Amino acid sequence: MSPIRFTHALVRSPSPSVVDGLRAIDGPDPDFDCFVAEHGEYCLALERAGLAVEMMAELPAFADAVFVEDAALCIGNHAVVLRPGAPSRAGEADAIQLDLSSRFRTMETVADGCVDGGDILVTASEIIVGRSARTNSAGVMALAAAARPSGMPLRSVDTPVDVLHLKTDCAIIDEGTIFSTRRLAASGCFEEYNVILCPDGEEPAANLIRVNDVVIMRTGFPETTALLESNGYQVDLVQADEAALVDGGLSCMSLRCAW
Ligand code: CIR
Repeated sequence: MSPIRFTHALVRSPSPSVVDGLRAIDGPDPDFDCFVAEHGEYCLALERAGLAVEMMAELPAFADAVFVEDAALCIGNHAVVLRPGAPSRAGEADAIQLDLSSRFRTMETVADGCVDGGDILVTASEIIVGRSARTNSAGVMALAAAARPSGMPLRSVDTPVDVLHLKTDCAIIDEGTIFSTRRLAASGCFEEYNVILCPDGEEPAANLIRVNDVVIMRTGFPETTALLESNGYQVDLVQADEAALVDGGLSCMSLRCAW
């Protein structure tokens, strides 16, 4: 199964409650209209990369529901409903189950602990799960069981302390290459892969997504853009400053699927 080739993306419209989204450090609220505009640009970038974008209904009761990646994992025709680790996000799992059940051939549910999709990196050969403040050992074990129909082995690592999710700091950018911050790669968790290090000082750029022939990354990180282009990657830039105000990045606003 290729970790970079997709046909569809599932996204969720932001609802006005997104201005109350969780954030690790107190800061300004996002502007709702700007958030909607940036989300629209993000969807267009996914379409430019060749995906059919399917919009799931907004969930006004859940401020962070636009970050759909944290509630589910999709591998080919198998979906896993996760157990988001933030108490205010737990109910997103039931909601997304309805969206997924009609779209995937098989579906399992993580039955114990907690695990956020932001802590799950799927490569060509394995599922790497980062234990974090949102993903615990019980969740990792339950995920291993729920992901078994995908046929992919699962390995757990540690998300760096004070980093929200594993994929806050890394992304798969081709079949055997991971783009990673220095602090995460230093743990040795990517020894089996080629690693391209994110330029120091541009760590927020590490949460990028490879979608078919394109790397989609945030505007505002020129060294990262130049580095990727010099390595032969085609880069598409998207502004995601409003999502960043509530600790969101590019990976978390869609579920990329290959059907
Ligand atoms: C949260 O703290 O849960 C949201 N405000 C941001 C979630 C971002 N998710 C992700 O990077 N996978």
